[in-house]
Amino acid sequence: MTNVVITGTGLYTPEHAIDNAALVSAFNTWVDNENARFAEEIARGEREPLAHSSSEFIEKASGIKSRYVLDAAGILDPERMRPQLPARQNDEPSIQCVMATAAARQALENAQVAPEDIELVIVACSNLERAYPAVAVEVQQALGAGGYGFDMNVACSSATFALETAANAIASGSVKRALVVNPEICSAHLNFQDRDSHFIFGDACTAVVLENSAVAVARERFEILGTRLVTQFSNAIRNNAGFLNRVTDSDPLAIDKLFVQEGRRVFKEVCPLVAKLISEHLASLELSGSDLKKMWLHQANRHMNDLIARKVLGFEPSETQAPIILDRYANTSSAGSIIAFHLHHDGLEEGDIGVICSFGAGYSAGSVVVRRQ
Ligand code: CO8
Repeated sequence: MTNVVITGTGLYTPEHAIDNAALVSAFNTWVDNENARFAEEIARGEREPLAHSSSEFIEKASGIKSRYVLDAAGILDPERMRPQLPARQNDEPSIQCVMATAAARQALENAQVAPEDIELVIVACSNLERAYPAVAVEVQQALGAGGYGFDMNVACSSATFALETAANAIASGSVKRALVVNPEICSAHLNFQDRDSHFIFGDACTAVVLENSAVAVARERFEILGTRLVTQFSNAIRNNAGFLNRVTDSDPLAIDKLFVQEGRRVFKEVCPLVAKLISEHLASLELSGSDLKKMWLHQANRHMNDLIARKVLGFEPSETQAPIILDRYANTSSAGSIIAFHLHHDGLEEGDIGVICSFGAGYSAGSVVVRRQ
């Protein structure tokens, strides 16, 4: 029987941070400018004035205090309200490749694995910079990895779905070592003019090295006891950007070509789905919530995580049991649960069990149960 182990993780954090106060100030200036521009229509009752955002609301509703982004200046410019990133020529590394290689090198170093010993590279994230060639193949070349690579997208659950895919490739004997990277540039598909969602996302990239335990040398390793995935179609989180926009003559800059959600509905529908997934997954492994030392959950909303952890554990989780990183990073889509794992896996003893769990658009949710070796 092939045991699959996680032997290294890595994290790339962009240099720019925007706290709630700065984000709200730029948003409110934009609102004031828009309301002044349409003052006559508003006075005639033909148009509703836009409302201000507030830092207090953001922190109370979500737990988010700040976020990292690739470009703060463009987002904070009330005349622009979106990041400004340099266009890359075909002979330059793509932006996601740069993020991915930074996180991957750290993960490889932690795993004590040489890049050329990687036989599978999966780039898994919510949005890909281009249609083809696959970013994963570019990352494979940039690192000097062997084997093959491919991209996959399951929105927020991209990382856990990729961990299962990589673990299966190792368990079946196709490869001995795999690298999963999650370069999330959420700021590029967030509508910074939408009061309901302008605060939700941040940018980051995570990387995970998985190995057949027979070839692993890292002292600290986490055996994958099992993975379980679930999807259930929903339009409550949607983004209509796609390659058909050009030929269906729809406006490529329309707001439905960005992230749109019904936040309250998502909250209500996703929490029970995730708690059930984790509980049933644990039961299938003859485990229960009381066996879990850690829950590294998707990082979208603090209250969602508290609720899910409470349902699975049967009691209020402590900060160490269900670590929160969304206060600093906001929602980094698929990278979130892996950032939580990367920053908060120290202190576990041999035999301790934890779960990495993602959830989001699709709906999709993934559970990866691991044991410290
Ligand atoms: N400032 C002040 N007031 C506000 C603001 C604001 N910024 N925004 C809304 N309000 C007001 C509303 O207008 C409303 O007022 P009223 O009661 O008068 O109508 C009131 O505040 C309450 O609004 P909500 O009901 O919307 O507030 P909630 O308590 O539901 O909180 C949240 C909103 C925080 C969005 C919450 O619903 C939530 O977090 N839901 C779950 C979200 C979630 O998990 N989504 C999954 C995200 S998908 C994903 O993670 C990956 C997708 C793919 C990546 C995409 C990358 C871009």
